[in-house]
Amino acid sequence: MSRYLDMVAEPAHVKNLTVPQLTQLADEIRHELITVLARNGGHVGPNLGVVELTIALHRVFTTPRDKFVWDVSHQAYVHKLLTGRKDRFSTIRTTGGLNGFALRSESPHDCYGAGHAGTALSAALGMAAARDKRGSDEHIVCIFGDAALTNGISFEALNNLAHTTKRFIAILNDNEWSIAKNVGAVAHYLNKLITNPRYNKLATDFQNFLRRFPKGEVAIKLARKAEEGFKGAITEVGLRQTGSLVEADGRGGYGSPVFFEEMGLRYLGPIDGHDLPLLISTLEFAKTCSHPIVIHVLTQKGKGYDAAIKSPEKFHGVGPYDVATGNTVPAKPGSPPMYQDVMGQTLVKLCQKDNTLVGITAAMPSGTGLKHLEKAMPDRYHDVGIAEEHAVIFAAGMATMGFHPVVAIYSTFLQRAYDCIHHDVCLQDLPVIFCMDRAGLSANDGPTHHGLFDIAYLRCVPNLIAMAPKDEDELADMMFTATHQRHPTFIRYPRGAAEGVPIKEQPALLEVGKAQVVRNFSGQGKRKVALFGLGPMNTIARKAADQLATEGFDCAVINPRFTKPLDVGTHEFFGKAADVVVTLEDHVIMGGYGAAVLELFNDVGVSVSVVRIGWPDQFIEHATTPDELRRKYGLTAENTVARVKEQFGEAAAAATRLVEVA
Ligand SMILES: Cc1ncc(C[n+]2csc(CCOP(=O)(O)OP(=O)(O)O)c2C)c(N)n1
Repeated sequence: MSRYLDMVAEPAHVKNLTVPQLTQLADEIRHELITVLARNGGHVGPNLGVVELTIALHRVFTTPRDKFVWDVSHQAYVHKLLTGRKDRFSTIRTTGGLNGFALRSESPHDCYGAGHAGTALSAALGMAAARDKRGSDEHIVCIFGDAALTNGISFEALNNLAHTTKRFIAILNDNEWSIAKNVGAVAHYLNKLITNPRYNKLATDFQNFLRRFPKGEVAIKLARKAEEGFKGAITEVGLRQTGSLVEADGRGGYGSPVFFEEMGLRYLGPIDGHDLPLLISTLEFAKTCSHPIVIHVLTQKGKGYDAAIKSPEKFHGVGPYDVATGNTVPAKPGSPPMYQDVMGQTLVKLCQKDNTLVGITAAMPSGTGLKHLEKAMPDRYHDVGIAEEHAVIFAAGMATMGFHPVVAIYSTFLQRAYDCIHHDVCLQDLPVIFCMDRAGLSANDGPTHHGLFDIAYLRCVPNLIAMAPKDEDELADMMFTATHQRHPTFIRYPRGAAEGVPIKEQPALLEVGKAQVVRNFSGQGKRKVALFGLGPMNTIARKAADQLATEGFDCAVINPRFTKPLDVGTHEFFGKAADVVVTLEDHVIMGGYGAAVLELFNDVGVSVSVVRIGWPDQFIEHATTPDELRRKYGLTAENTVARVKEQFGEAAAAATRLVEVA
């Protein structure tokens, strides 16, 4: 039987379907999501939760004229399926395929790209202001999650909203989950709001009212009746309040939408985000409003797939899985641990011996490995919500009181807290430890998630110490070393599996600013090459050295360990001794470690040829695996060998010269 999904070649086709047909379409979309993502991995839970909402949006509004701005945009897969991309949907998150986030270059229906949380309200408000200025009348619809509402930027936008525009549709997609369970006062407030029994009663009345009208007339009647009838239209998503309403800290009782109303937004809801007719009617009404409104929509993360409902955190973003069981492919026995787990477990050990240490995450307990600390020592663990700036300044505050906070944030998300690193931590020279996970590629997520800029953005800030371990044992050493510093320290390490080396029972205290000579010159052979492989690139440096050695080169391999302060003596020594120096980093070349080495050589008067291997000065696309991107951009042992031979005037493989390195 042919599917409605196959008939929807563009969003206009959604408008021709009846509600029963749209309901069937929703089932087909869920099936498509569950089966494709079982192969490709991706944001299963968030997308299953917004199927009806997205269908209703396309039924009522007309993109690309009207604008949908998705917060994070990890939940935009359904939107992709309905906007002419279903034939390519099976390629999502793979090399050359659809991106896993909204992307302006991918479709005119993606009016705003994202990958980081909290940007949608500001971006949508900017669009509304632009629309009002130019006098056009398209609708701007912003869809943001309950956890995105914990982000500071969201509040900055709300503060600015009512006096900027009169026409703005905000949809609060409330599923009570961030990646983990949403935490903090906002989550608490929303919970109180959706469990107010007064609203539940109004909902029943309101639905009865809606059912009285034939289709098509609903929107007009709604426009008149909405003022009284809409508030609190709640359906079977239901009352979810658990436990006592009055909390130990004295807060409690039922919530009211006063917060949104005081911000100048008309509040509608909460409504069942899986009730298509209700969603359509509500959005039809929203279209007629001449004041900003927020529609509070209750959805279930993972709706329609038991495995995802049972494990919302795992299925927020998941690798390939078995559809029948929901099981992901287990790691082979004996495979190396994940860097994030090494970090989490090491922190627990360190915390057990040092009472001043605490762990801080910005809504990423699993991704950063801090869940180990949460479990082992909950009183030493803080989840501050999706609030990187707050996390860093909060850590700075604790540091002024004698604590030694460990802030675990992905390299890419830490970009948001740059001023806080600069102004609050480094300027005051506070001993905050930063563990930067995903420093390097996040291949299937792509440019919003690659952590390729942190060396450059940190290297210019005074007072800080920055390190990159070559393996998991050295990560533990670096964390231990960081706990002995009275300055800000930063440790960058990559996503995924570590190297598989044994981790010492007692980590070592490293000398700050001292590199490690992994392999010295042998004294055999005339062509001397010094390879400085930073972090995980040390493995590539060693492979390249092995290959070069078979061809008669005399190679030294150095593990720089520190990008700030650089080990002047070791760099100078090998810079003078070698005919060619190679720097290798999993970071952009512009302003990175290799650039720092060039500056150092200039300052100490070393004039050796330097080959810099790293990422070029462009945003790197997504791909199925990191290796594909490394091959394409030349971050491989083969390319390193070719580049070295080129320096000696020997034939280089032309194909590997694709990438411009200094
Ligand atoms: C600045 C930033 N920090 C952290 C993340 C990681 N992250 C991606 S989605 C997400 C949770 C979003 O929750 P919510 O907004 O409620 O949407 P839902 O997934 O529940 O639909 C987080 C923390 C991010 N994308 N951006």
